Amino acid sequence: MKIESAEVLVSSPGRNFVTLRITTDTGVTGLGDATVNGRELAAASYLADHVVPLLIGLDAHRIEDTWQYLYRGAYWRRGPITMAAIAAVDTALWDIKAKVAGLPLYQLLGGRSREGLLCYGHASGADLPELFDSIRHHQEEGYRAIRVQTGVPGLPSVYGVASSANAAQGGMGVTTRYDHEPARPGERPVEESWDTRAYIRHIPTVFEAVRNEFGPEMPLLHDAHHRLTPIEAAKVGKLLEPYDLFWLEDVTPAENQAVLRRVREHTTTPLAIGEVFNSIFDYKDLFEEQLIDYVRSPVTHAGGITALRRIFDYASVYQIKSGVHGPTDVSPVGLAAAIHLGIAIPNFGIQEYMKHSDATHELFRPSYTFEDGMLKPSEAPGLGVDYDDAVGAAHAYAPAYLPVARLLDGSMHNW
Ligand code: GCO
Ligand code: MG
Repeated sequence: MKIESAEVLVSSPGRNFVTLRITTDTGVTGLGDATVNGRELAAASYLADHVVPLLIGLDAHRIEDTWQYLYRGAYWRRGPITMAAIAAVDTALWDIKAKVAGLPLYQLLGGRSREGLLCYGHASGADLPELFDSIRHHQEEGYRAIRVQTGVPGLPSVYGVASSANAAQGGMGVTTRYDHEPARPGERPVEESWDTRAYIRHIPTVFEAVRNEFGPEMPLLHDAHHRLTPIEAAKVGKLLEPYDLFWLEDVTPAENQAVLRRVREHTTTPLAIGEVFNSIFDYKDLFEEQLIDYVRSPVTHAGGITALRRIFDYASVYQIKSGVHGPTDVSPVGLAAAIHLGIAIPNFGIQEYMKHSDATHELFRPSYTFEDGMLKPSEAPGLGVDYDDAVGAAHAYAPAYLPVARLLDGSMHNW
């Protein structure tokens, strides 16, 4: 079974997605996601100009060999664009293999290890009443675990708050109070402001209020979105200990993995990291020194099912679990791949889930389900996602960027 053709499909049903479709000479098709939020066309070009020509004629069954061919063969290793492109090929080939076998993909990964994937949803509010309302809404939708993000007094707009000034501008027309989408349409990113001291004063009061209102049971998560220094991160972890977080995410950037040692020395709040990592090597010190508790990489940005499975196996040696990135900028193809992997691996932790818009569902027609706070794969052969070309063609690419953040004195900061 040879690869006969491969197409790079860029479509924007409210937000941009890059999808690879591989077709074999036996007429079987497979899908992969290569969406890199705000840099979509770079991934599309990498695939169309440098990967698709190499795929034609390869044996579609040779998934590992194709992965190595694209990774080693590029000479230039790693990086978000390369690894998203490799991920798309890898995922599409797994989709094809499972369709040929007539089995849902998870069966080829060892079969079911659990009934469903516990998910967390995104509650947020500019203030406490709005946050409580959002938490209740998520509970009504069935979520059993909830991420909590709020506004910070004195800052007009911060990451993760659906009703904040920038999010309300549109998220390409699909933002709602409960589904913030950070890529904003336009030729340049919008600018937000940040003040770490104000945040550190505020965030413990938010979690105290949430625990007082909703009790001790519900798993709560929080994302610091790379904005703290290691010692500030250590302080936040310590201040939040009384509120028993499921995890504290991306407390500090970790290009230098050793910085997490400082955080770990000071707090028992569990740490999650990795949504911007793209290779197993980004985790090496974090795993071997047990500096984190959850791995955030999605299939889409870390080289596909083959590569993420290896990362999870490596993590399992250190009792570290999965916590896969699942915002709406990972397409339903990337999410379906995460669900098949998550149902099969022994060290599943939790899955992020932010429901895609109806327009996105019309394009991808995913068959996974969300019920009682759990995501479940369908029993359809392969990934269980069908790309609708007519819908895809109706939504042209539109430039959109993630915001940038500056400190109050105008210095660039991490968004
Ligand atoms: C998360 C993430 C996202 C990212 C987004 C960038 O935890 O879900 O931090 O909200 O900001 O995926 O494209
Ligand atoms: Mg995050």
